[in-house]
Formats: sequence, structure tokens, C-alpha cells
Amino acid sequence: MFTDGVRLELVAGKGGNGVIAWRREKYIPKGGPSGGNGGDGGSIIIRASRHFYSLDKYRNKRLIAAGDGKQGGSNKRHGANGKSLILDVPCGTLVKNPETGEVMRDMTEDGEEWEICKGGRGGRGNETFKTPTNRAPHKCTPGRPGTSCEIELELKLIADIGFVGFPNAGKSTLLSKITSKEVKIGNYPFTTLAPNLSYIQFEDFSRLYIADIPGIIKDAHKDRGLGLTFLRHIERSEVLVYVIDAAGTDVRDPFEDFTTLTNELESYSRDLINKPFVVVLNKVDRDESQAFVSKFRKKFHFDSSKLVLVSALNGEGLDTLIEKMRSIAQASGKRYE
Ligand SMILES: Nc1nc2c(ncn2[C@@H]2O[C@H](COP(=O)(O)OP(=O)(O)OP(=O)(O)O)[C@@H](O)[C@H]2O)c(=O)[nH]1
Ligand SMILES: [Mg+2]
Repeated sequence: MFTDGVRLELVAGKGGNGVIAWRREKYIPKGGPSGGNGGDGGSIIIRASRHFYSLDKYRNKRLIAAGDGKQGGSNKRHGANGKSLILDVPCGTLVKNPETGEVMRDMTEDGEEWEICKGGRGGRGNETFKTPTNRAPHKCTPGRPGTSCEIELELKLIADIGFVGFPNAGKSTLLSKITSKEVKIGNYPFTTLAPNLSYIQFEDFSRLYIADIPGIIKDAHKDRGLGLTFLRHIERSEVLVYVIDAAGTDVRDPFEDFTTLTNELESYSRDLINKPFVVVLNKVDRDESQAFVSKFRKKFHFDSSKLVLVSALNGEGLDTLIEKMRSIAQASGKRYE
């Protein structure tokens, strides 16, 4: 199962107590105070990473606690600091307040870190209270508690390009052909049950990230099929690619598919259909596609440069598609890495 939302309770470590102790050594009478400080409690840090694509590793977690600091020792020994924890999350994870839904932070950049809970300071041992007027202080302080909070993590993948289409249109085949990712492909609907994220790397090392999400069908907004919940993973994409089965494999009319798709997307969010887009007519290797393609062209009232004919199977048109996606993404302000 793919997890893109979890609720967690985070507790940073408590500081260790400072202690009271005295030097006791041969030939040194009245050795003076020697109680060490307690160690600091461990903190909890959230870190965004491009190496993760889901929140799966937090699925069965409820409470995450960092280590407590150890108490100080005699001979001015400092207690050990508690172990800090780094929680890796995919880029595009929103950290929210579960009660109000307010976004506390949006973890977008690879490597970005946020110390969300701070470990408590260790207490002071009596050695640190020594002054010229009080050379034998009977005083130490306890460690302080760390901070804690409840959070909700919600993933909204960050991809430059989002693929949308009916089941079986060939989205996953396309993704695996143009990127290095091997994804599950099947001649049955809903082969893809969770988003796939992959990228194309160009000669200048810039990358174009692509998200392939599960297929969408008519009335998905009424929760038919897998519904529309996965659309949130293409909400942040600069460009949408509508992948249409131009061969009408499942006995549908490709233009009708396109209309249905845009209607479903619109019922989720108007912002989605206002994004720059490309329509990919896939499976043009099949003879049946010819009639459908010319019918599609007649009805398509957008600029014809938005239309690309491809065969994910034999590679036809893929270079054109890649160039088109790249230039539109660039024009719409993609931050190149
Ligand atoms: N002839 C032909 N078949 C294709 C082409 N692209 C994909 N297919 C076939 O279409 C079927 C569905 O492909 P997928 O890539 O799994 O389709 P999908 O859009 O990811 O489907 P879901 O994950 O179910 O939404 C598979 O049997 C593919 O081999 C193509 O260009 N030509
Ligand atoms: Mg698929």
C-alpha cells in the first residue's frame, strides 16, 4: 500500500540532570565540587529527500521519541547527549497541524532540514556553580524537558510533469520508455495503484521529474475507480500530459476520453486544467488509430502544437514529446537543479 498521509506524535529527548559531587583524592583535603552537567536531550529533525517517494515507513508509527540525555557524573563528567533523530520524508511533504490543518512547513528542497522538536538542555552540576565566594556549592539543576508536538504529514509529490489518462492508455509504458524507471505495465485497467515518480536527465545534468498516477475514469469524482485522490500528486506539476489511447483499445472514442478527463480534473480543481498541457495520442503503431487521430484533430480546438502522436511501444514520437515537455516546463519557470 502507498502511504501519502500519516499522523505522528513527536517527542524530543529530556536533558539529563546535573549532579552534586565532590573531589575525593588522597592528599587533597576539601577537594571542592566536581558534579558534572547532564547531557542534552536529542532533537527531532525532518529532512526532505529525493530518494523517497512515499511516507510508507511511517505507516505503522504513532509515537517517535528522540533519546534522553544522561545525567552528569563525578569528576566533572558530562552526561552523554541523547540521540537525535532525522526523519526522512519525500520532497513535497507538507507538515501540518492536525487540529487546524494549518501548514507549518512545506518540505520542498532536497536536503532541506527542519528541527521541529528541540531536545531539552542538560542540567548543571555543582561544579559550575563554584564562585570565589562560594567554593562548595550544594546546588545542581535538573535537565529540561524537550519540546513535543503532534503533526500530520501529507505528501504532494513534486514533479515537473504529471501524466494523466484513462487506465490502459499507456502512461506507465511511456514513463518507463522515456525514463530509467521500470514500472509495472499490464493490459488490464488499474495496473498502477500508486503514483510512480521518475526523471529524465539531460546532457547538462538538468532533470525533468515525471509523475505517473493511477488511471482516471468517468465519474471518478464520485469515487468510481480509484477516485481523484491521486490528483494531488500532480497539483504541483508545471505541465500536464494527457495520455490518450488513440487506438480506442477499450472501445472508447479518444476525443471523448480527453473531454471526460478534463471534466474530471476540473471537478477536482480548476487550477489543474488551467496548467500548460500536452495531449499525447499514444499507440499510433496500431492501424485503428489512424481514423481516430484524424477525428481527434478535427474536434481539437486548441493549438495543434499541443498534440503529439507517439507509440510508447516502438518509440515513435518520443523525442518530440520529451523536447516539448522540456520547453514548456522551462517556459513556465521550472527551477533547474
Ligand atoms: N500497441 C501499443 N500498445 C501499447 C502502447 N503503449 C502501451 N501499450 C499497452 O497498453 C497496455 C496498458 O499499458 P500501461 O502502460 O500499463 O497503461 P497505464 O496507462 O499505465 O494503465 P493503468 O496503470 O492501468 O492506469 C499494456 O498492455 C501496454 O503494453 C503503444 O504505444 N502501442
Ligand atoms: Mg499504469
